[in-house]
Amino acid sequence: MSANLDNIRNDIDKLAEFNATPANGLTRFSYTDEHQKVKEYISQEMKKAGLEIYEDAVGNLFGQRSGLDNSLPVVMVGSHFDSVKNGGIFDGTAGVVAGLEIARILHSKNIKTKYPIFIAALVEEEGGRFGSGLFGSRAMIGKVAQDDLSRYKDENGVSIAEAMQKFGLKPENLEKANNWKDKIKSFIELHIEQGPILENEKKDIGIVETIVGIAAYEVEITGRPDHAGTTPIDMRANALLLASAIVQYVDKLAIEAGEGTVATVGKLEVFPGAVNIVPGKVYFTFETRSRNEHKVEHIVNSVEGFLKEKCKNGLTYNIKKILLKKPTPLSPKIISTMEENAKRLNLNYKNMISGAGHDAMFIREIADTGMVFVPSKNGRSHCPEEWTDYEKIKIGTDLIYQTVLGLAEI
Ligand code: HGY
Ligand code: MN
Ligand code: MN
Repeated sequence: MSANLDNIRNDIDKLAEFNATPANGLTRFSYTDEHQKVKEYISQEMKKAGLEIYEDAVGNLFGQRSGLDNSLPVVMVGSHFDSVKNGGIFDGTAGVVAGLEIARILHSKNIKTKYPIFIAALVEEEGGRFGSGLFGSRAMIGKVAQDDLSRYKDENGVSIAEAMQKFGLKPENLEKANNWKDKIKSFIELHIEQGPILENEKKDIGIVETIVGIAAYEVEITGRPDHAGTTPIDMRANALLLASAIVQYVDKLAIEAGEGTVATVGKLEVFPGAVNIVPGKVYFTFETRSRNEHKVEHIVNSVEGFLKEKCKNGLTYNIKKILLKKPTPLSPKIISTMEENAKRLNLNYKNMISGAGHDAMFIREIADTGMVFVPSKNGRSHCPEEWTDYEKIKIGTDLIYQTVLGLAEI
């Protein structure tokens, strides 16, 4: 029995409707109307697939298929349902849909497994709304601080806590989400590759060995707002001048680091932000990623050293960590099981590294974890052009289905 292509297409196309920016890619942020519609659709499909549903304290949605012994740790399949701003319809969604389809197959064949099987649809992986990514999976393992819920705000100044409350969740219950230690036997995530390797090498499947290390920081440089006409050019404390030097500097550091290291200033806001005012303050984020944790460390230290050295004559800075995660090797046992199943299914696969972060990197801290990639057209993602053939998602789902049967012990 294999995944049903029409089901996969219908799920993805239906979920794509829950979108705040239909004229420009997909924007589906957490604790919004779009989130509510996703929750209703996924709950409906989980129920039809015979799953018992529950939402945890931060809005992660789980569907449980009982095993012969429900006291055993679970085999979990899932990914995130939120998106970046103006992103694509497959990032995260493909992994949730793969889980839904696996639940449907198990239900239709009334398959009994020894271990319970959970399907997971996780919240706020992208950090698109609040800037604090991998939130749902970090909450599951107790790696979200209570004051993060008031620290991180959206572009309208609404904090995570206020948005959760409005959505019907109790921020004070955050800690209740952290209840998965020793309760997950295996976690499997299907995800689009978001890069060009599988397509270029004409492979259908990527079996992920390691997820790169990631460091992300937010920085505020404070100078002095002044009249752009009357303030002599050598008497300014221009915050944007230093910030723009850092935009160039991180790029140079990543090129020098090699080994596929990347660094990005993705968000930059200038205050007061007027034609005729010298920028008095700049807020920006930078992140760097590498398979080699020392490269990440070096780039973070170099940026901090640069800020220290250049912040004088009225310029000061403040830097705050958003995320710091060493490279995450995934589970060798699951990798070899996936390789055996891929061979048995005659799939042309490639072992690879993930340059993107995923919920799997935090669940890995408490459970054996594996990831399957499916090809991205032209390697594009986090943009409206993001595309993966439904057929490829079906192939990836079939591989995960076989892997889950083994892990849950049919
Ligand atoms: O940023 C990432 O790597 C992921 O898409 N959240
Ligand atoms: Mn993403
Ligand atoms: Mn993703």
